[in-house]
Amino acid sequence: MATSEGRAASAVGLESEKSAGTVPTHPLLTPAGEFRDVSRGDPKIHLLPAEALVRGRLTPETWRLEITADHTPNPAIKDLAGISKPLTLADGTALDLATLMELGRKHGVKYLKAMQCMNIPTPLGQGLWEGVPLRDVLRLCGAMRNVRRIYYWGFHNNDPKQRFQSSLSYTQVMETAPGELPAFLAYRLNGEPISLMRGGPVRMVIPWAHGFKSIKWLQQIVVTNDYKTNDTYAEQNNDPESHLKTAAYLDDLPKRHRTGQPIQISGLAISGLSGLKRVEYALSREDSKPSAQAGNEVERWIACQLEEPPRDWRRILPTGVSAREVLGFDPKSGKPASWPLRYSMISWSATLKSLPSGKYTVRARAVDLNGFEQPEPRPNQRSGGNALEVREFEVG
Ligand SMILES: Nc1nc2c(c(=O)[nH]1)N[C@H]1C(S)=C(S)[C@@H](COP(=O)(O)O)O[C@H]1N2
Ligand SMILES: [Mo]
Repeated sequence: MATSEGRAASAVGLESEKSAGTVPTHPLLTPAGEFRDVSRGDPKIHLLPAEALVRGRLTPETWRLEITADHTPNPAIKDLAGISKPLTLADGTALDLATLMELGRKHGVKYLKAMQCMNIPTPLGQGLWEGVPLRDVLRLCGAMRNVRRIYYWGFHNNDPKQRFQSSLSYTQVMETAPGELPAFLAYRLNGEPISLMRGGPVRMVIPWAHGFKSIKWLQQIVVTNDYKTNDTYAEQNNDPESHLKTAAYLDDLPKRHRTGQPIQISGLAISGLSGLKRVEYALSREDSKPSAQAGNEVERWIACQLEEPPRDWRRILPTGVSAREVLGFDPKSGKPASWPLRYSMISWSATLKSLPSGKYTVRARAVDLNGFEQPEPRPNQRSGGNALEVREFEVG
């Protein structure tokens, strides 16, 4: 891996210096309780008393999902959407967890995905998610007419003002390129039922998107003729259709180091829509340039070491899950079809050696499979945060 990284680096005129870091620094699967939590709403759902959870249909036995057509008057709608078999609480047809999991026996899929918030510059965690593609759930509703978009939201403390909602186009839901990961209703994370904290019993997981499309405590799906997004995140100037970005993230670093001691830098890299070719770091010494020349300095980016695919996935995946049945892996060999797996994250690291005393800043960036360097091709952070991360430290 280090050798091919070196080759890739020299091919584009980079330093091909090998940095002997020790990867990985982060586990491939984040324990469910260690994800960073991003949940609006008050009081917090996981703190609700038991009877409120039952009333809110938030326990495995009481969970229900309604699927209906949107009949709200709206100038964007020419012809109302319709479904021949809506699933509703009123007539007792709303989907329950047992039926969803039964559907999973035939149509269930599993994949690894990194959860990343568009507004927080640290990945939240990565899980092996299991569930049923949304397209197979929609097929329970018989024929559909005039559907252009799928709206969905979850439990929000029975307060419409707290509702956190999202949407996908009908095409995004129904059509998946071969080998790509579908939008799905997840009911297991890392081999366990999804905890209330992580959005269980059932949450939406949208593999290609930032976290705001992966609605927790899912309870409502509304198919509509409206072609516009209804995403809560769109109200804060975010691009509601942004893909997960290829990006490198830097771990925190001790502020002081002794002269002569090697310094280990490390972090995570997410492989977004455009894939990941390599991660590089650049080091600059605060006092090394006369200020007149600052800005003319040619940056020297050095390739880091990337975590390699594990040899034995049985040690990574939950008991009883074979890599052959996980989307993104070759079903014959059980090896990842690409590395890193699309929309997953891996660790990277590098070792800085023989640094003279001084104050330093270190930055890291990802380069995607097109050769585009972070934060390109989308420098607008509101369409997918991937700003360059910086750490400062002192050697002395
Ligand atoms: N119902 C609901 N779903 C939600 C949210 C929320 O506040 N309410 N937050 C979203 C956002 S902005 C993110 S980044 C992810 C975070 O997922 P996590 O808390 O499991 O890490 O959940 C998403 N799903
Ligand atoms: Mo988020």
